[in-house]
Amino acid sequence: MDRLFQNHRIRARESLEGVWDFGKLRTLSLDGLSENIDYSYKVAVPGCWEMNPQLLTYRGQGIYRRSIYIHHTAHVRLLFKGVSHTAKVFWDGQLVAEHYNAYTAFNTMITNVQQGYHELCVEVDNSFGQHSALHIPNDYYTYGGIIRPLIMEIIPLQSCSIQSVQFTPVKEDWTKDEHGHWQAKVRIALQSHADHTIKGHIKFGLSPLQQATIWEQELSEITIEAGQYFEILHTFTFSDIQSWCSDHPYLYEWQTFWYQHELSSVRLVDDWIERVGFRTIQTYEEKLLLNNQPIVLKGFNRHEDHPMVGASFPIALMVQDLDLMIQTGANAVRTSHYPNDERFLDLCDEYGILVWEENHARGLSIEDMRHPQFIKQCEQVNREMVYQHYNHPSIIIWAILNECASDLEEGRIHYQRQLEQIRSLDNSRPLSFASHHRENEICFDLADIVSFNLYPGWYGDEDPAELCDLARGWADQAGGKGKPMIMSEFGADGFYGYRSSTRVKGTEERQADIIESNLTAYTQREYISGMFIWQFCDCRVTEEGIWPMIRARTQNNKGIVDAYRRPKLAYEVVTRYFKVSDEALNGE
Ligand code: ADA
Repeated sequence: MDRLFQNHRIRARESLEGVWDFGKLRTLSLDGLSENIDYSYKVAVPGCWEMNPQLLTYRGQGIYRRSIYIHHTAHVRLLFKGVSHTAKVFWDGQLVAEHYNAYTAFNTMITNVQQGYHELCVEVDNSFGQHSALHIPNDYYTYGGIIRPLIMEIIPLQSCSIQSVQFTPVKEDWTKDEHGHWQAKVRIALQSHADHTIKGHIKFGLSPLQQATIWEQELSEITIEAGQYFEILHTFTFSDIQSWCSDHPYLYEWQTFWYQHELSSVRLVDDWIERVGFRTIQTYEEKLLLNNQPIVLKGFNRHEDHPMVGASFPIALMVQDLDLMIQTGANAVRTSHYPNDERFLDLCDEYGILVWEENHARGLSIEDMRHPQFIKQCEQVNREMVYQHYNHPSIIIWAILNECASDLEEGRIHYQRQLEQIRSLDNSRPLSFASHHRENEICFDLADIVSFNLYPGWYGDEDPAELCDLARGWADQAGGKGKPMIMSEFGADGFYGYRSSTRVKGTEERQADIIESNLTAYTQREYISGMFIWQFCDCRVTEEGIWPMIRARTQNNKGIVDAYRRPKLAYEVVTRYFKVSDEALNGE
């Protein structure tokens, strides 16, 4: 399934996972579904087609096909959690949805589907070119396929369904934390699928996980016109709430039920369950405050990539990654450089791992940012990321445009526009972006947190402590004064198994030395609110572009574990720093 808990108990849902027919497409279809496709492959859904031995490096278009039986006439909603990178969805040969970007979800509703067999085809494209501003040849791999779960929901005819639930925990005054007093602002969206007016009411419930409901409330009757989209905004107050934090990631279920009023009865028609946490996240005088207490983020940049599964992670491998990270003493992860699979975020909520989630963009030059699709595709991924992942308490920072042209006035326009867009969608979290422009950076005034990607010891010979102090100065000069500072990337290549007492660049020893000198500097600096090692695991890079020439084995080799998660020497060093600084803090 698509989540790690039952986020619907009433709504009928089914996973469409399995083995589907697949055919390569030689020419792209324009409007309709291409004909005469040779479905000569079988591939897994969810999955990357690169996992098929005949498609290991296939870049292009392909069509997935399967048939689906619908038991009774109903509306059918298809929820795709991620198709890499462009999808066209055909139901019985008719185009019903199109979507760009591998890393955000989309859905489509097919109305009045009759009982019987139906054909679902998904045309998928992972090619680079004029249609794609964000998926380009890069220092990570753009896989092909239906890479994240695909869910089918059956929506009854003449009903109304819950479209979204947005839950914002609010604590007005931390000095008066009596009796676990909290508020929440809740926004609910309803959509009518009926051809006549519907009456009904909403009921909310709050319960600690796997426990009885501790609070519930019913709203008065509402009337929704045929086909109408309807939003409700409410603020609720609770007492005896346990707050969510890293050491104590206390989660609640926030339940929303839709009851429809019929002639002589009231019928429970739809539900939406979210897992929520009560916490606040703010910046104050160079500090990042979680529940009003300063925190220091210690963690990793992580690509969703594994040689066995590409970008299509089963839960077991997500858990393994998190266990390996937690074992070092890490408390944070940066989803470099795109929104992650929601099940990974569910795990972070559960484990108390703090998440910097960022939109999809890496290393775009100003020429790349002039791509005709850039503005539109960025706005879309920002909107979908915030809208879809809004309720995760683990997400404490939204970020944009890693290492793009934030040193130029023309680039600044994009940073400003995108940060404003995200603020308008969510003003409860601080915003940042990772910059490598050093003293030439000109956008720090626009963000809440200043973040640097610097590689002392690897790309240059600078001393990490001196460079870090210089960076604080650059930030202060460039509009970042008084803002928390994060070292969002630092690290070095280390080829797994390459050990040598020469400690030359590329050895595991040298990687460990470089990471150690960086961590010594950052853990000693009061003004540092976070450090993210580049990177958690080695990852595949594209064969297109410059990457194979500058990345041995067509991999970014800076992981502290290799692609198969085997720890390198650096793993122990990191553990010493992350665990020790934790123990020192806790007075152990
Ligand atoms: C950059 C970039 C990463 C990666 C890294 C490296 O800082 O943000 O995606 O490419 O450099 O390995 O050089």
